[in-house]
Order: sequence, then structure tokens, then C-alpha cells
Amino acid sequence: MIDRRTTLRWLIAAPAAAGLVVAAAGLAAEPAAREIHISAKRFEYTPSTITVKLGESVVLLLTAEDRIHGFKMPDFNLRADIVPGVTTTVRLTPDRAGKFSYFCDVFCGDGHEDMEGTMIVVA
Ligand SMILES: [Cu+2]
Repeated sequence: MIDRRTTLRWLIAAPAAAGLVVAAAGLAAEPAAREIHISAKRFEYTPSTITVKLGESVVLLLTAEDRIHGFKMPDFNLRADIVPGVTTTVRLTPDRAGKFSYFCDVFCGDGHEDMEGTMIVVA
């Protein structure tokens, strides 16, 4: 026989458990993204070449060592400022294979024009 206290406990616990299930489902729905760190300084990115898989979700974690730089990857319509002391995140899931360049679009001195990198997307 279920007494009143047990019933009350169940009424409180059931929605809480359901909430946990919903929260877990929400986490599962978020695609797992591989993190790739890219550091910027005059006049290079490190690494200057990154390799990702076609359809792979990645998060680029961009940091600047010396001053503000830019990150622009026109092929995937991406751009961000990279500010010292801040980690800037850029997400992408490449839908095309090939070699795609990224470059600095914030003038940072002589050599700025050569500040670029390559993302290789392998099928
Ligand atoms: Cu620059």
C-alpha cells in the first residue's frame, strides 16, 4: 500500500527525473565539435595549416599573442577579430573538400599581407 508521503515524494521526483532526461537529450543533440587552437601573431598563424574532415564539426579557438589580428575565410563566409586576452570561437562544418585559405584582415604592420594559413578539408 502506498501511503501519502510516498505518493508526494513520487510526485516531486518524477518531473525532476523527466527534466534530467530532457537535459541529457539536449546535450546529445549538440554535435560534438573538435577543438582546434590557432594562435595569431605578426605575421603568422600557428598552426598555419589545419586539416579537417568533410562534414566534421570543428570549433576554432583563436587567440592573439601580440595585438589585434583578423581571421577571414571567405570560402566559408567566416570572419572574426582576434583580440589579445580573449579566446574567440569560430564554428564550422565544412561541406566541401579542398584547400581553403584564411588570412588576417586587420592591418598589423609590414608583413600583414603575408599572414595567412590553409585549411585542408579531406573527403
Ligand atoms: Cu594583419
